[in-house]
Amino acid sequence: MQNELLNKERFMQNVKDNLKTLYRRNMDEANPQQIFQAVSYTVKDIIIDQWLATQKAMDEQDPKIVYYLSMEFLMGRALGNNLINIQGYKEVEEALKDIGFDLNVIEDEERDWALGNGGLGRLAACFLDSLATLGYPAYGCGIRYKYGMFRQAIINGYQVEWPDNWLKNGNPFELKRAERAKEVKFGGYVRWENDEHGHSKFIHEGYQSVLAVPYDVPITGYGDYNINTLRIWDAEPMNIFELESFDKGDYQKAVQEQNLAKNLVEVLYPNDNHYAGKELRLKQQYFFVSASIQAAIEKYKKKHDDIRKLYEKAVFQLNDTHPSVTVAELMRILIDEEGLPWDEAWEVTNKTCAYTNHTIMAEALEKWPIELFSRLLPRIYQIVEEINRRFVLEIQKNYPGDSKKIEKMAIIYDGQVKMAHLAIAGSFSVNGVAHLHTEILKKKELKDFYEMMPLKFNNKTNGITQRRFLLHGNHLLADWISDRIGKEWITDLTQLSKLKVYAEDKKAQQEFMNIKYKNKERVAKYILDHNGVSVNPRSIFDIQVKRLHEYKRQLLNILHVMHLYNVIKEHPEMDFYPRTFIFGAKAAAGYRIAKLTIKLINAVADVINNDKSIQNKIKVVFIEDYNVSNAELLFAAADVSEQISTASKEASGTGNMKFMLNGALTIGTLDGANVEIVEEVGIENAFIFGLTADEVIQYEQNGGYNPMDIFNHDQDIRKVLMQLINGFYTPDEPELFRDIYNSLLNTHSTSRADTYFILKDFKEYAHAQKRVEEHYRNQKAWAKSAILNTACAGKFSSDRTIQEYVDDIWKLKKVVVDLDKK
Ligand code: B1H
Repeated sequence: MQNELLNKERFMQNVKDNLKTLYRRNMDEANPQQIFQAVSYTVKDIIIDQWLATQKAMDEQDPKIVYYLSMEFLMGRALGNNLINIQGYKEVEEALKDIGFDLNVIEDEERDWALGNGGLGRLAACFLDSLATLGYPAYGCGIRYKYGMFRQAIINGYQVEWPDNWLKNGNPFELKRAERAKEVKFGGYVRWENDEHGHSKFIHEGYQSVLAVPYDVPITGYGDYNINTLRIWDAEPMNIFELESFDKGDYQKAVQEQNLAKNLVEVLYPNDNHYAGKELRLKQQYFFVSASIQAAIEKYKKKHDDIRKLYEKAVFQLNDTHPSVTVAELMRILIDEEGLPWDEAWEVTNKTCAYTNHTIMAEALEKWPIELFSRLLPRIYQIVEEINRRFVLEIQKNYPGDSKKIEKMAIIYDGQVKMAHLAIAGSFSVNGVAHLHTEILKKKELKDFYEMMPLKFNNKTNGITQRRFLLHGNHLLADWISDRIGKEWITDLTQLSKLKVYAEDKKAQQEFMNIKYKNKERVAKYILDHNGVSVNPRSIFDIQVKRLHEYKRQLLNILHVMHLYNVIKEHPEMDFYPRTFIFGAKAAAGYRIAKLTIKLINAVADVINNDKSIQNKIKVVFIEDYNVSNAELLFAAADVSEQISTASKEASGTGNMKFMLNGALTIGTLDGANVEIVEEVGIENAFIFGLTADEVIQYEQNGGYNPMDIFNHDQDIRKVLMQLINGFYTPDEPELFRDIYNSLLNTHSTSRADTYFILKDFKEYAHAQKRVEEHYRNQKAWAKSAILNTACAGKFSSDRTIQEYVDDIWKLKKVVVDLDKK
């Protein structure tokens, strides 16, 4: 490590000093949490100088900055990651070991920063890591939720949600920036007034205010000295002690504002790929967008007079539609505060905003009732109306007389404000997150928009950071790789292709499989500690970890496990390679069928794990509270990566990439980024099955298919389905899984039977699983495929993704940081 502060003695002296100042304790009296805090403050001290130097360089070089606006940043833990990135992990590990502490244990003292639901939030976190590593100037802009993603407990097989009070012990890495606070206004009404030049002006009155207070978090890049900032906003009341409003007798308003501030950032909405339409959610969106845009413009104006050139120094990337009110807020500031005429303001907005679409699931599309939107954001609503009026004129110009186009494309239609349409109209770039997803956007979901403005559309296939998901999560494999091909892969993942020459090397194969075995032992211990279930690290570790959603088809997986169990019971003599099926998933708190699926998995696990007659051939494990930290362990230990969504539904997936990087073989559909994974590694090193996206879309357009045909003709499937309603797994409650059974077989009021083609794909899935087993029996063949999966993962670094965003959309230049200037 280059940094002299990472000198062992000096580092430990700082830890000791911090322990004293923070807790009045000596080293031998401190508990692990206190050590964690003291070590973190020491690391922060090291980072601070680099952070200052980066800020200084940014001030001098005045580069264009990307503002990545996201409701979610699923950061995971900071300490280990920061140590990795400043290249001090091993030194600190040793220094702590010298005094009898295990860095792993200290790391476990940190609560995950769970400010996100799943892939979308984790992608934002990976992007920040890559931006800093590549040296591009960036701010992450988000919300400092007091409670992040809930913690999941499994009680009696059911999911129970606990609040995630992640800030309870304080957050050593954040910095409150009270001096940068911004006012955000809600409600009230708008009226016109003529100014001294006779121009009409909008006056917003009768509103409630909250104070947005930023907390800055350093985002360390790997290696060199570039530290970016994640800025998350807290809400405080504007006028706690301001007596004026009490004097005026406006006690009511003061209390309302205090409540608004208290509720606003209280909790992250725990929905993945689902829009709940809650008023507070729109408030959260406008809150962090308004504060972030105000701050960006303030920064711009410090150095520049001409607001019409904002786009030369700033670009706002909208992470899905959640921050798309940015388009209108920027218009408001440009017109009402900066005095630009509409057309000029629109040009600036259109050159500054860019939008990423992350899903085509209909239930995820954000639409706000006009009544709610205009009541909460009256001035913003006026602006959206005007944007819409002009946009509709443009549609009419392109498609004279075609009222269907207006119906399909207008921003305001049928009493609703459609946020995706606002984002598309107001942005210069619209991108999907995997090749297939972007094609579906262009040909289907956003076809009309694509036809009218084809040049806006582009693809940016997602990626992941190898620093967290290999270098930190899998030390053994990381070292093994570095020994063979050097360390360049850490910042250039395409280097991994150099490993291809080892794919058929016997010794390399053994070493690779041995590392996998050790990582499986680590997870086996975790499972024993957490689930009390003993699993065999020699069995195939087959893992599906991701949010629970019907389209991701955890149900397909567990129905197949039930089928295997039936087969083994019927043919006890059968040669069956032992398999451990591992699940981890949180269900949105109100998602009934998803929660029932968790109960089913646990009920099946209970029966199978306790059936001695099957001689441990199958184990089923549900990992409680799946999160970024235990994910790192699981990816490292996987033999098989389950990526089995209904084709066309998973926009990209990023877990699939993390598994691949760690040498797991994918069993999956041709969906999202799986398509590109298979392109890279070769179809012979994966297990692909099921309907294609085109086929699914075909069926959907023809009203689906009839699952009863399958039920009637396939004995195996029928047997499994009957076990859902005959109490086989829950004798005390035979009807417990009736709703799952119905979802597969009966048309219900809201959707077709088997909406996600589970029964349709079942046979092929079972067959693909047989191929998995056969392949695994040939250890050499498997090792070869596993090495090739790692070797071919180069494309899936978020460094590559970010470079593409920079080249095609953001047009940023790197900042050169000189550590001596701070
Ligand atoms: C993804 C979401 C999402 N797509 C709404 N959409 C949410 C939508 O709180 N909400 O309202 C929260 C999340 N999340 C995921 O994005 C996709 O499903 C993945 O396929 C993709 O890999 C990931 C990152 O692009």
